[in-house]
Order: sequence, then structure tokens, then C-alpha cells
Amino acid sequence: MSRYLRTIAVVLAVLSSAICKPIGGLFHSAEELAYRQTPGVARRGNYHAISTPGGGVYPRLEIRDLKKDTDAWNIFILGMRQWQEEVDPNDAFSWYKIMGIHGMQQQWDSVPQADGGPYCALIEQTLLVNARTAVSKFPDGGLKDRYSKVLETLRAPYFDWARKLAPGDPILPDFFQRPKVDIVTSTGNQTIDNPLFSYKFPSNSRKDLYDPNQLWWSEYPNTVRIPTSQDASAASRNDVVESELNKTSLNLRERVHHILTLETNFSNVSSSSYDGDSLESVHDIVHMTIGGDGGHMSNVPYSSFDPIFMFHHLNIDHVAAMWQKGHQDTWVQPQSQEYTTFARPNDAVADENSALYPFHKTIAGDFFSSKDVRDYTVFGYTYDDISDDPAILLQTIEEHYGDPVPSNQKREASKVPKNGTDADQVYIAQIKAPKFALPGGYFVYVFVGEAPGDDSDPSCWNSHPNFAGSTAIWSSDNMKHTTNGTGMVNTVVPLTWTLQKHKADGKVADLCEKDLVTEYLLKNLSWRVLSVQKHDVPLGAIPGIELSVITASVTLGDATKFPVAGEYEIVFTQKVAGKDGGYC
Ligand SMILES: *[C@@H]1O[C@H](CO)[C@@H](O)[C@H](O)[C@H]1NC(C)=O
Ligand SMILES: *[C@@H]1O[C@H](CO)[C@@H](O)[C@H](O)[C@H]1NC(C)=O
Ligand SMILES: *[C@@H]1O[C@H](CO)[C@@H](O)[C@H](O)[C@H]1NC(C)=O
Ligand SMILES: *[C@@H]1O[C@H](CO)[C@@H](O)[C@H](O)[C@H]1NC(C)=O
Ligand SMILES: *[C@@H]1O[C@H](CO)[C@@H](O)[C@H](O)[C@H]1NC(C)=O
Ligand SMILES: *[C@@H]1O[C@H](CO)[C@@H](O)[C@H](O)[C@H]1NC(C)=O
Ligand SMILES: *[C@@H]1O[C@H](CO)[C@@H](O)[C@H](O)[C@H]1NC(C)=O
Ligand SMILES: [Cu+2]
Repeated sequence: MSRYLRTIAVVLAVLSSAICKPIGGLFHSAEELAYRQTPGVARRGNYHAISTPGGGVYPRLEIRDLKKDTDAWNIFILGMRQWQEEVDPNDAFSWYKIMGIHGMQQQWDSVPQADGGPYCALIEQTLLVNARTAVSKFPDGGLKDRYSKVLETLRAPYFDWARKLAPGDPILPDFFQRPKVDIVTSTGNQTIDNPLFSYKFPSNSRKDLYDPNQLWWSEYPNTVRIPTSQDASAASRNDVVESELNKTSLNLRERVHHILTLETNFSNVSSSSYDGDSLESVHDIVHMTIGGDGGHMSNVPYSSFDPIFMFHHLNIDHVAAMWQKGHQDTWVQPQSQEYTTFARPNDAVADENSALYPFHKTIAGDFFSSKDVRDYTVFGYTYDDISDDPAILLQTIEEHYGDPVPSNQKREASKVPKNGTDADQVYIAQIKAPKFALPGGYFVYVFVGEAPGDDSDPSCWNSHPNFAGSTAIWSSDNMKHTTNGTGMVNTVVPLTWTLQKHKADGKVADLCEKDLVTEYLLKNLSWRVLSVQKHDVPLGAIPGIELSVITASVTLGDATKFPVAGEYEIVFTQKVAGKDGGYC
């Protein structure tokens, strides 16, 4: 029997960090009862074990699809509200504590850091516990029975920011943007504060969030996205988040498509410590795009408090699961943990038997390892769009993340693909960059064609007609204190779709004509660095940053086989010579 594989554990091992402050697990009878009734989470003293929900394996849906089911959506929103507003913040399962695992200065479950796969499962199961509590408050009768039935198969949704949408659909759905939401509650219909819009911090959280150098983090009464200001009056600008996501979405889609179809090595796909594109790097730019300057999602330690965080992480888990379904022969390679978490010594080798802290497998206190969660159905979920049938899997990847140019327009009539003999040429801007060069991270923008002028507004550069894509390097100071690596990370901006468009516009030769395309890119490609504040930063201020254009010939796949990239060759490399914009 084929097995589901898991990667995300390692992806997130690289991201999370925490230092220790013991928590006291308080028991609250209503919640405790709900936990006991929920298969999957067992709780004893300060230990919380996640295991197989007895109820079976059900799919996680894309969040827009969950919305289409009125009952499931209502229960989901009730569960989110219950979790954020009704559970005592001191409880180990509160929103405040569980979302503190990602990196805030908290310790969870007697151990100090978090890994991804079980983290998503813990979040899902805690959401379901709260949904169950909310439904238990309904008066006995038809509605409660109906909701109880829906609860049996409900799973947490993921937010797919890369998927093709119907024309006119926002990338950031309306239900993330509105401050209020209408729901059916146990006491009738109500308009409530939307638990997907923002999380309200508990009144005593200021001391936990206090940072003398960045006072606003403890002043914000709730989570914000690209805020209007950095003080207690800050409001989210979700319309700006939408417009930023819109400008980066094609690029994100090409990256997801590239990862799913052309990246073949598990370590490289997981982590930006290795060559090629990675889920870690795609994850990073989505964080920085949604958070912007001063928003929670851009700040490593606090990002998880924003309700959108969990659906973003569930999507990273979703793409990872899809990748593994297509690459079932690969699993965790032993790898050095360069940007490690505090629980493992730096440069420790993590392999598939390494424990995934802080997730206990049993109430006796054993931890999950990557090996244990290789088959993710142990946590009772799968994904709505992941199939065991390779033909369906490949078709779904194309439908959701495929090239906007239909393939019959890409090739001339004489070049109809022949079995195993015809090839496409891919071009990628591969960037090596110092992780900690600017506080909080930075963006790298790539242009093909005349670049925006020096007097133009950098915050508009991603709507410039020659903008070819961007990537981001994300960090926080507390990661820096625990690193021993070179501090260089790898990321990419794929250029193939842009070049195909330029070819269609008659600006460049067929992509197979490597010399002509190289000459075109040498003359036309340029790149810029922008701070989190979207200010232009001279490349010379980013020591060691370099961009190489690489290319490979790709043998076309077929209905059941991925395409295969040949050896990548470096077309050219641009390094910063030390002064602004000077290359050597
Ligand atoms: C409450 O809202 C639901 C869903 O919008 C609707 O079907 C129902 O009729 C409403 N109930 C009342 C009492 O207004
Ligand atoms: C971005 O917004 C424009 C204008 O509303 C729209 O035409 C376009 O389809 C959007 N792009 C994506 C990828 O959503
Ligand atoms: C994947 O890449 C890693 C890091 O470069 C390497 O150690 C490992 O051997 C590679 N695995 C395979 C199957 O090629
Ligand atoms: C993975 O990364 C390593 C080191 O960064 C690189 O040498 C190797 O070629 C990459 N493998 C693949 C398949 O991209
Ligand atoms: C493609 O070529 C392979 C061997 O090179 C062969 O086994 C297969 O049957 C061919 N498929 C088609 C559709 O011609
Ligand atoms: C970095 O490496 C040195 C020497 O191997 C070691 O003593 C130190 O503890 C390491 N630092 C971290 C944060 O792991
Ligand atoms: C782009 O490249 C072409 C030749 O390949 C050249 O004629 C053109 O001037 C270049 N454009 C810019 C803006 O450099
Ligand atoms: Cu994250």
C-alpha cells in the first residue's frame, strides 16, 4: 500500500524558536470534558498527547470550499470564536498558549519548541475541540443533531494563496477582511467580531509581548496586517494585503508549480539552506506580504497570533503533502539544522528518528518523530485535492498551479512534443542572500526589461510592467543568536513564465535558443532589494548577495509522469562589488 508522506515537520523545525517559561496547565471542566470527548487529544497533567482520532480520516478543504457548506462554516467560526474568546489564556490549550508555540517566549507542554506537522495537527484538533464545545451549548434538537453530524467529518481548512481563481475573485477572501461576521449561535443569530479578522490579546499579555526596542508589539490590542500605524490605534489594511498578494500571486503560483513538478530532493524542497526553491522560502514571502511593515505576520515570534497564520501553515503542509505524494521514494534525509530551534543544539543532525518537540505521542511522554508522521493519516486527515492516482494528481497540479499560457500556444506546430524526446527550457534567477542583513528581513525584486527609475516610488515597483517576480528573506533577531551557519540562504525567482510572455510579445527568441535568451537576460535583467518598509536598499548594503540565472532542459512528462529537469547550468552570475549596483 502506498503511504502518505510528510515533510512539513522539518520545514518548520527550521522556523520556530522559543525560550522557556514554564506554564501551568489549568483545567476547566467544560473544555476538559470536550477534550476527553474528542478522539485525538489526550491530556494528563501537563502532558497533551496527539494521536489518531478514532473517527476516521477526512479531508481538509481549501477555506473557500469550506465556506460553501453553510453548517460546516458556522461551526468552524463558532469554534474559532470559542477558542479565541472563551478559553482561559492561562490554559495550555488556549489560543494564546498554542499560538505562542511558533516562537514567542513561551514554553509549551514542558518542552520548548515546535515542529510543523504535529503542530498543524494540534491546531486542527484544538479547533475541533472548541467547535465541539460550541455545538454542545445548543439546545437539544434538530439543529444540534445536524451540527453534531457535521462535526464528525470536519477538519481545519487551508488557505491556498497560489491557486488559480475565477476572474475577479480576491486572493484574500472577504471573510478574512471583514471585522464582523453573521453566525447562528446557541442563543440565536448574531453579528460577532470576526475571529478570522484579528485576535484580541488578553489584557495581561503586555508583559509577555514587551520589547523595549519595539514597543508597539505590546501596545497593539489585537493582531494587525499592514497596519495604518504602529501604536494602540493601529488598524489592519486588508485591502492593501489583497493588492500585494495580487501582485505576487502569479509568481507564487509559478514557484509552487516549480516545486511540485521539478524539485526532486526532499532536503532542498524543505529548507532554504539548500539550493533550489523551498517551501520555507515561499512560506517566508507570504508571511512578509501579509504582515507588511509592523503587522504580526511579518514578525517571527508573534506571527502565529494572527488567525490567518494557521491557514497559511496548513497550506504549506498541504503543498508539502502534495509534493510527497508525487515523490514517494524520498523521505527525511539527515540534515544539519542551521537555523535551529532552541530545543536542539545547533548543527545537530536531525533525521527521521529525531523527536519533534513538543508533541507527545503518548501520555507517557514519548515524542513524535518524522518517521511516525510519515503517514499523515495517523492524525485523521488528508487533503481534498490529493489523489493516489498519479494521473489525477498531475492534472490537479496543472489545474491549480499551471502555466497561464496553454501549452499548445507555447510550441510551434512543428514542435509537438514527442515521447521522451522533446524538451522545454526553464530559466530561474537563483539568489543567495545573507539571512540577517536587515532587521526583520527584506524583499528582492527582479525585473526583465527597463527597470523602474531611481525617482519612482519603490512601494509601486511590484506593479511596474517589467516586474518579473519577487522573493523574500525573513528572519528575526532571536534566530540570529542561535545560528552558527554561514548565514546565507537560497531562494529563487522563476523566470520561465515571464520569458514565455516576452516570447509571445516578440521580445525574445524561443526559450530553447539558449544563447539568444542569455543575451537578452544579460541586457535586460535587473534586481533590487527593498526593506520590510518597502524602501529601496542599495545592493551594496547586503554583503555577499548574488543572483545567478540558471537554466535546464526539461524532458516533458506525460499524463502520469512529472517532467524531468536535466543538469542546471549557470548562465551568468551577478555579485555586488561593494558599491551600489556595481557588479563584478
Ligand atoms: C438565522 O440565520 C440563518 C442563516 O443565515 C437563517 O437560515 C435563519 O433563518 C436565521 N434565523 C432567524 C431566526 O432569523
Ligand atoms: C489582480 O487584480 C486585477 C484587477 O482587479 C485583476 O484583473 C486580476 O485578475 C488580479 N490578479 C489575480 C492573479 O488575482
Ligand atoms: C538531497 O540533498 C541533500 C543536501 O544536498 C543531500 O545530502 C542528499 O544526499 C540528497 N538526496 C538525494 C536522494 O539525492
Ligand atoms: C540540493 O542542494 C545542494 C546543496 O545546496 C546542491 O548541491 C544540490 O545540487 C541540490 N539538489 C537538487 C536536486 O537540487
Ligand atoms: C514512450 O517511450 C517509452 C520508451 O522510450 C515507451 O515504453 C512508451 O510506450 C512510449 N509511449 C508512447 C505513448 O509512445
Ligand atoms: C557554535 O559553534 C561553537 C563551536 O563549535 C559552539 O561552541 C557554540 O556553542 C555554537 N553556538 C550555538 C549557538 O550553537
Ligand atoms: C534587451 O535586450 C535586447 C537584446 O537582446 C536589447 O536590444 C535591448 O536594448 C535590451 N533592453 C534593455 C532595456 O536593456
Ligand atoms: Cu510561519
